Amino acid sequence: MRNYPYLCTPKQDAQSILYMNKYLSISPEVAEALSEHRPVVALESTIISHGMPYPQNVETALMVEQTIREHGAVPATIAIIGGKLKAGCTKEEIEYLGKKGQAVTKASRRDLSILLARGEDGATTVTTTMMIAAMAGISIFATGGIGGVHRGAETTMDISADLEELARTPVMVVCAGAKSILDLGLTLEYLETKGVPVIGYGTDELPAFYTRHSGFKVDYRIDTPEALAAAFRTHRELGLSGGMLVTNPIPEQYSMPEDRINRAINEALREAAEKGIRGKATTPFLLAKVKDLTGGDSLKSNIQLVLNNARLAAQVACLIG
Ligand code: PSU
Ligand code: MN
Repeated sequence: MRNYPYLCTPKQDAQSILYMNKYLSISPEVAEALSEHRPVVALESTIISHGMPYPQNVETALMVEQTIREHGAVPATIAIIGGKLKAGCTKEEIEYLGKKGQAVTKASRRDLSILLARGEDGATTVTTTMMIAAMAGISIFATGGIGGVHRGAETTMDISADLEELARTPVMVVCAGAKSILDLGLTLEYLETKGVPVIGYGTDELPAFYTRHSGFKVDYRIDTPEALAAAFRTHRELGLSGGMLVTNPIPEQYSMPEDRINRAINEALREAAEKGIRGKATTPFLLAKVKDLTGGDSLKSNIQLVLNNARLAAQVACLIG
């Protein structure tokens, strides 16, 4: 069992490993790959339960796993099931989370202890997927979009815990940028303050999930999986805390017209405000509304960008060593 050194002092190590055994359950396939130092890519489960409707959510999750295998790595879908932190879900577990949908607790850092103590289930966000990946010894994670600073955060203070986790936990996160349901400029400012490198893969601009452009510059442009792997290896060798954010633009042929998606986002934001949606419900509400308002076209784009990120993450995982 690997330990989780940056969460504990040396004295706590032995005890932490014990707790890890008690709460962390690594699937046999993932455990074997890790012990043989073969590449593993983590995947989140909130995208399954809260990010897409059934059955496309389950179909996508399985396709993403398949894509990672085809590119030479082992997928580890992460979730909380029956009070266990799972690194590597079975097909049945993915089906279970997908069918239960929004009835599964969306689990961020603050939810972990209580869900585990109660023996409950949870769908892991970017935050908790990073945490559990790090506990298991997995250093790269592919997803769709990350949480960030919401529009109007200067009064609501709605800032995703994902940004804090990126500042804390040394995992490379490959995403397609962030949706403009968020304030992308403030999200970048926050990441800069927290010392999180934001990399554009083949681009100087932060991609905005459904579209390749946002008008905001990223810190660095990197054009090859080899150079991404080299950057992350150095990050780890320096022992820096915190992750690295790779933003990979959606392939051109699947991107959406900017005005269409922005109209849907504005309408979704207006409805959320009118209905008084707050806290952890905000992001799932906005995601579902945008999907409804774009008649399912956005779902198609969403699926393709996740597959695109899974491919890149697997390529990098094979090179990290
Ligand atoms: N953005 C997306 N799709 C998603 C999410 C965000 O485009 O599925 C999910 C991720 O799991 C992310 C979480 O970590 O929402 C962020 O939620 P919040 O904004 O409540 O922190
Ligand atoms: Mn929030």
